Order: sequence, then C-alpha cells, then structure tokens
Amino acid sequence: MSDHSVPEPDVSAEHPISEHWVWAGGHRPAVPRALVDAMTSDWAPATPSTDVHPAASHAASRRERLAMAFPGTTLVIPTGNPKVRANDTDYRFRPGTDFFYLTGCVEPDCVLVITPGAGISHATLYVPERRDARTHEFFTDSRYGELWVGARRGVSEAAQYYAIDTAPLEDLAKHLAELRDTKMAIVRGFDAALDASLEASEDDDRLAATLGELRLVKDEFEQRQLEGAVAHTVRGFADVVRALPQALGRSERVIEGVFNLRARVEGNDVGYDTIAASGANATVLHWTRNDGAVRHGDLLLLDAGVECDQLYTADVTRTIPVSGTFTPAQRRIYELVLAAQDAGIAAVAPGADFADPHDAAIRVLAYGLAELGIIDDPEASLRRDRQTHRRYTLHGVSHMLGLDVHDCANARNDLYRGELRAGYVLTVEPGLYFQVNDLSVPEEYRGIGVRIEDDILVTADGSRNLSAALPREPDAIEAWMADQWRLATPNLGL
Ligand SMILES: [Mn+2]
Repeated sequence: MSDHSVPEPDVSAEHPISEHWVWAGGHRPAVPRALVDAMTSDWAPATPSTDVHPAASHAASRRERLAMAFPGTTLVIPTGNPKVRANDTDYRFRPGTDFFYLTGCVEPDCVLVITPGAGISHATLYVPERRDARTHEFFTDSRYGELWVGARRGVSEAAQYYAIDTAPLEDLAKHLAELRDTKMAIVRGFDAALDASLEASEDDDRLAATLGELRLVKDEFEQRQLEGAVAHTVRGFADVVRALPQALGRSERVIEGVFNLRARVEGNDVGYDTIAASGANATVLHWTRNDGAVRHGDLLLLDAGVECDQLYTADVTRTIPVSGTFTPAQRRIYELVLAAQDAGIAAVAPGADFADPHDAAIRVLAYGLAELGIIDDPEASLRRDRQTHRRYTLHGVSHMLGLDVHDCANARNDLYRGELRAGYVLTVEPGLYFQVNDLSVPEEYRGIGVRIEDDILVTADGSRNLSAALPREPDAIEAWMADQWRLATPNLGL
C-alpha cells in the first residue's frame, strides 16, 4: 500500500527546487521542502565582528605599489578553487600566494580586481555569497553550506575584515565584460574558468613577475611572521629529538608525525612535505615517503618548516645522530658541510650577489672533497665547464623564502639572482650526499647524507640568522640532544 499524499521528487540539477523537494545532488535522496524550510528558520543572526585583518594596511599598500607598475591596466588576481583529493572530499584550501599577499584573504574562489582610476587605482574583492541559513544550500550543499563547513566571511564580512571594497562573485563576469575595452592582465594557473574567459596578454607574464619581485623584500610584518614560523619550527625539531627513542626501530613516519603535530598546533600546517630521512635515505633529496626504518647509528636528516597562521613558512634542516653521538666518519662529513654553511652565511649582506653564498659554500665543499680524496683538483672542478663536485653537492645553496617555501619564483632572473637587499630572506643550505652504491666514494662515507639549512634575513648592515636558536655545531647538537632526553619524553602511545 502506498501513501499517495507523498509527491514524487520532481527535481534535478537543472531544476533543483520544486514545491515539495530540493535536489541534494549525486546519490543523495532529494530533501523534503518542509525539512529545508525547518532547517533554515529560527536561527539567531550572527553578531557582526569588528575585527580587521592584522595585515590589512600592508595589503593595501602592496596593492597600490602593484597598480603603479600597471597604469591603465585592469589586474585580475584569483585565489583558486578547492582541489579534489578523492571523489567529493577536497584538500584543505590554501589560498593562491599572490592573492593572499594582496588581500590576506583565505577563502576559496575569491578574485581580486584592481582597476585603474584617475591617479588612484581601485581594488575590489569578489567574494562568493554566504550559504548561511538564508539559503537552502545552508543545509543542502555539503561543500559550501555553512551547516556543514561552518560560517565564512561573505560580501559584507569580508569588506569589514580585509578593509577592502567587496562585491558578490556572481557579478564578476558582468563587471569584467564591462571592462573589456581596457587593457587587462591576469595571474594565470589558479582559476581555469577565468583563464579561459580572458584573452592572453603579454602583461600576464609581467604581472606574475612583478608580484614575485614585490615579494622579494619582506616588510616588518612579514619579518615578524617569519620569525614566528621559525620559532615554532625550532620547537618542532626539539619535539622530534625527544620522541627519537620511540622512533627507534620504527619508521620515519614517527618523526614526520611528531613534527607535523607541532606545525598544526602552532601554525597553519607544514610549509612543505616534511623530509624525515634516516640513514641512506638522507642522500635522496626529495625523500618525502618517510617510510624507512630509524636505526641506532643512523644520521637523521630532517628538513621541515612550520607555516604560520599568516602562511609564511620556515625552511630548516638539521642532520643529527639518532644515537645522540656522531661517529668519527659522520662528524668529518658534518664538519665539512658546517664549514661550507658558515662561509655561505658569512657571504650574505646587502649589496652582495645572490650567488655569493652559493659560491662561497661550494668552494669549501670542493676543497673538502679533494681532501677526502673524492675529487682530485678542486680549482679544476670549480670551473664552469667541469663542476664534477656536483655529483656530491647536487643542489644550489640558496633560495628565497617567504609565503612560498621557494618564494618569488616568478621574479625575473636578473632580479632574483641579482643584488641582495635589506629585507630579503633566503636559505643557506649546503649539503653532501654520498649514495650508498657510489664507488667513487670511500666505503666509510657511503650512505651518509648531510644538509644544514638556516633562514637568513638580509639586514641594513649584514644579516641575521633567524634559525640560530637551533644548534649547528656537532658538540652543541650532542649536548642539545642529551638535554632534550633529560626532559620528559612525550608518550606517543606507540
Ligand atoms: Mn630549502
């Protein structure tokens, strides 16, 4: 017997709402209109916040500086859309870096548009309308509905918090169409629909480059954020040392998990996948599988950084003996890399060339490799047309650091690789990597990988090592590890 008082669902993607039903999408059954009505009524309105984003004034001046480089041009900077991890679940959203730099906004799908004006440019942040209890999506949309994902800032809340004019995202296409006759440039690669809707312009590349170049100098707000990210990272390294006894005989995942816990507790996340490489895995540059065994007698190479809540990331590497004591062979290689890093750090100063720390560190490594009998003639190896030491040094010594771990990548080469200026932050991270099956290396060194990496701020009169709180000298590392083990060991329940 059927109940003829219940109408059949008569909704679809094309007609998502009817008198009796609301379409819920996918395999989900249609939702009764009566339930939607009940779910979207009798909610107290949220109290408007009076908070303003801590970097709002910095973001405004960044927008102004950017606009000055593009007179008469409309600039379109999207943040990007959620990315699918599996079927209907997304990765946690991380805003596009240039967009975030210019707004501080972390909501997905938003687009910043800067239009030229008479003398002064005008910025508008296009924001999706809220799916709060005034809309049926509040309950029927599990990706955006606020019942499912929590309240977010809509058009009016974003205007208040980011101190910028806002407009509904739904109006963007119409507004861009009205600007069709002006020159336009867009940051490509973030929003496929927008990319397709705007004609490619030679200013697109220049816009990306200019943003990379603006981001080279870190203002005081950014420097404080980087200092915070480094401080959290230092704590994460100490956490790892304290947890080492429990990692012994288990996998590098214990190391990764302990560090990443600190990253989530203190910051937004890790700034990049943690490299927790024990033993010969340390010779694999991008070892992020972290599923190898942690053994007594190994060196552990940990390359990890906390990304703070304002998305600036540290990038620090330490190579430490799992047992708490370096073997003589490990110490010999370690001290060589340390000497190279000292020479690299000493070369960081305003007016120096970007390549100076690299050249200084690599020179030390080449001479050290010759002393170890691994290469014959360091001066010959250092010649541009030989470079044989690179079999063991593998990578460059420095990159810029900021919102992206490899920051300012779109800056033009002559500026990125040009003169260092006060406010730049770069890593100095020489390493030596002796593959486990490298017959050109004495047997006692095979399987040893050492990298030491610090984050260096260029100051008006020299440089400051932001990560100096983490010991680098081998004796200091051994003493620091012993100190950590005297403290209570965290019980990971493993
Ligand atoms: Mn690095």
